[in-house]
Amino acid sequence: MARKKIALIGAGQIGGTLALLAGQKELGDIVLFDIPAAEGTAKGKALDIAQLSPVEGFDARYSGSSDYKDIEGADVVIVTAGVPRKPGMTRDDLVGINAKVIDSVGKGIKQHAPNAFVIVITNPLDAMVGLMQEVTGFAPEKVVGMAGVLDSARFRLFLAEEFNVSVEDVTAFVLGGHGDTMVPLLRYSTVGGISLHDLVDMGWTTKERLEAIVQRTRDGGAEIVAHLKTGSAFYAPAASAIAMAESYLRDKKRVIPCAAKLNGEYGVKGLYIGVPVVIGSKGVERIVEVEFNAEEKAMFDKSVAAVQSLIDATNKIVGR
Ligand code: A3D
Repeated sequence: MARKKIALIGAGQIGGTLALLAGQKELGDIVLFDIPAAEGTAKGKALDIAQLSPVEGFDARYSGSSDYKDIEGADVVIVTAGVPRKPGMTRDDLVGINAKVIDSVGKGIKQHAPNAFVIVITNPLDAMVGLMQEVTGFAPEKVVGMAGVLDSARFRLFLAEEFNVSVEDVTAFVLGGHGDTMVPLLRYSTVGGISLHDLVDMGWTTKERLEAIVQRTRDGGAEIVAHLKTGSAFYAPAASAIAMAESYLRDKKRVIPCAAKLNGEYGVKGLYIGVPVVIGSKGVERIVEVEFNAEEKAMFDKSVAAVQSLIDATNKIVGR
């Protein structure tokens, strides 16, 4: 069986880490793509990681390019093209530049990788993945946004630290838009199968401490931007997108939170927003719809409204 092909559009901080992780997991051959001015970065990172492969013991071909022809026939395309946040900026501040970038990248993908499963990481995520699906015209199940895996990983880490248990035994359930309005569902988040509410009753933590952890999760990206000063998180975002790509390429059918296009689920139509989905060889194979209580519904509706206003801003920029 021929190796799969993975195209990474944007060879920056996340792009380089994606290339490394995809190789280490032997997901396929990898093309790092960037604009002509950054072609050297794409080629240099590709060569550097290729030279790491004998040491680490994996087989993958690496190349760098600024020519869309080189992504021809890609099975998976992961998009990080655009600019990241700097201290003091919100994700929404990026829309002016990144909407134009996604518009042009979408056209390139449509022409050269028409059968790809496309994972968008560029912020503001929910608006950019929606734009990508419109520009490519691909089926909604083949275009998905990475945010929930990262947000829930952050939540899982902070919970594991709070309880002094393994991160492996903490599951977390995060819905809604990527950003300040994200909706962590405590009822469905567990430690070793025990819900957080039960853990409060058992005296393992308090409601107040859980609320502080939820807030730290919401601000998880900004906390890292404040430390780095020159850009935003890249290791964990890359690992999160690789988990999605792996579930698609290996038909694992993992149940993970992603930005998916809703078609009436959760009372929303035609909008990308973070929900639990099953990812398998057909792409987004199922959207998992859970019942909300009144408080969760209010948080979700607020998140949907925030995403809608970003989409309106995006549409103005790209003239849709
Ligand atoms: P960075 O290291 O700046 O890399 C972005 C790359 O995109 C650069 O190499 C650019 O040259 C390249 N680029 C710009 N325009 C184009 C174009 N038209 N075609 C191809 N390449 C282009 O940023 P990064 O890797 O740190 O972050 C990339 C994006 O991911 C940013 O928008 C971040 O905000 C976003 N991000 C999202 C999350 C989520 O959880 C959704 C987390 C972290 C970062």
